[in-house]
Amino acid sequence: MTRSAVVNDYNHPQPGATSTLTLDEKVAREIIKNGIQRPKGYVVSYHANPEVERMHFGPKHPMKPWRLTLTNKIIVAYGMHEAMDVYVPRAATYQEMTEYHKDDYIEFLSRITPKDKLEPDNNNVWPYNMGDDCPVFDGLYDYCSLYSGASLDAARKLTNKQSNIAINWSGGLHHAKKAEASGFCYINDIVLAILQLLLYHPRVLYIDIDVHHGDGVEQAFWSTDRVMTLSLHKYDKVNYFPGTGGSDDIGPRNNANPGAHHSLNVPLQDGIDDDSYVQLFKDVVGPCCDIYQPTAIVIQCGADSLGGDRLGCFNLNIRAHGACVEYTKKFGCPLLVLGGGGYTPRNVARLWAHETSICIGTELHRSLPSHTPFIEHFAPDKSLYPELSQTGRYDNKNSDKYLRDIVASVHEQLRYVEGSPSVQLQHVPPDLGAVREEMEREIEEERDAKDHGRRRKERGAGGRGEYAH
Ligand code: V1D
Ligand code: CA
Repeated sequence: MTRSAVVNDYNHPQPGATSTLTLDEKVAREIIKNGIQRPKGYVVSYHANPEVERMHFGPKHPMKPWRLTLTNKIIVAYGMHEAMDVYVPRAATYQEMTEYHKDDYIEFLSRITPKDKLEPDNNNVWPYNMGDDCPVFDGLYDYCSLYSGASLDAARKLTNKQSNIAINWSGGLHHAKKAEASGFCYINDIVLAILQLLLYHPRVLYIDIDVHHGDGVEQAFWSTDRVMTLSLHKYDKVNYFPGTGGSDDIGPRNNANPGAHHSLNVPLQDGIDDDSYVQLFKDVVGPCCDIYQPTAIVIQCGADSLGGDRLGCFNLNIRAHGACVEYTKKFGCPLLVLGGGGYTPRNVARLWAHETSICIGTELHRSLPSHTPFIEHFAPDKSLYPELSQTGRYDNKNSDKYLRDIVASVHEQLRYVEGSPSVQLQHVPPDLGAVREEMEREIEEERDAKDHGRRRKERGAGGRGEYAH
């Protein structure tokens, strides 16, 4: 080997080479490259407790909380955490979960373990609908209280105006019922979060773009005009879960019930593509906002509406799904952004990272940072935006006429809403959760101050302060 070859071997890295940079330096480069900065004029908060990611539904179950690890890794690799207020929320308490759910159901969730022998009844039904879809796994109660705690924390940051857009990708479990688990969902964190928003907001619009019908949220707010629910989903009464959400599912039939016409559904067939979906979304969400005038919006961003999802049947790409979040953001309401379904983990992670970038108002470079942990999961392209509609095995069965008719039927419902007296901000019940948190904080501060004083005394007396030398 010649002398010059040796010198070349040990040369300084070429411009652009990153191998000798620390991880922090690589992330700092991405922040500059992607123009990531805190949004101007509004705050985005990010609520994630990493404990949720360790949970496991079982080897054959499609719900993989590990997809949240992948999501967070991409977000951090691009440096998007620097543009948001990041919180590690505490678990929801038993009492917070019974704000919606029945006591006996929460009590059951708090004590059941996989070692307990569950006995199906005569009709082969497990108590509280536990079973294949909703298994009892180790840490189930912790899982429920953690994802619910994150949604409550996010909602509280919106109601106390510390945040304008609050994100919890571990939430969005829209099928859970008052006293029953359903479709991989045990606690309905969305209902709990909306109840929190309703303490301060007269009208909340709930939008659900998971490929499944948002039946649990619809059911919870069926009889009120303070929440309008709108779900877009694949609909097949017999062959697709949960079989509800037809276009005639519009709320209570009795017009005297305030909830009449405040449940809206957009039932779809297989294979809907980007352009039709985004146009349809705008055609229904635009008039909902104009007529209902929500004061807060919650969007459930289930990633199973992407092409190539293990349980889904649509042909959407990541940018089209994100365009729905972008459009919703433009209304300028306090916005709660939640996860949901999504069963091809690499695409779930790509989608929610992309939607985080929309929330902070940044356009990301398409190639994933090379230092992204688990980058091999994103091979061969290692891109944030692979072509997913090509992986779709589904022909588009939604004709233009079919879609026009659905839009017309939603507009028809909104005509009733337009004619009904709008919900004024009447009596707002006290937010006991916030009052309690405030008191707990004060008690803690007092205790800290006392501890501090005691430690100073101890140091003076030659006690524990010896380590301070
Ligand atoms: F494929 C499976 C393997 C193991 C266990 C369950 C499933 C599975 C696939 N699809 N389960 C389903 C759906 N259940 C049924 C049941 C058959 N019945 C009698 C009902 O078809 C449930 C699909 C749940 C979708 C959940 C969701 O994506 O909407 C979601 N959103 O937020 C969290 C989850
Ligand atoms: Ca949906």
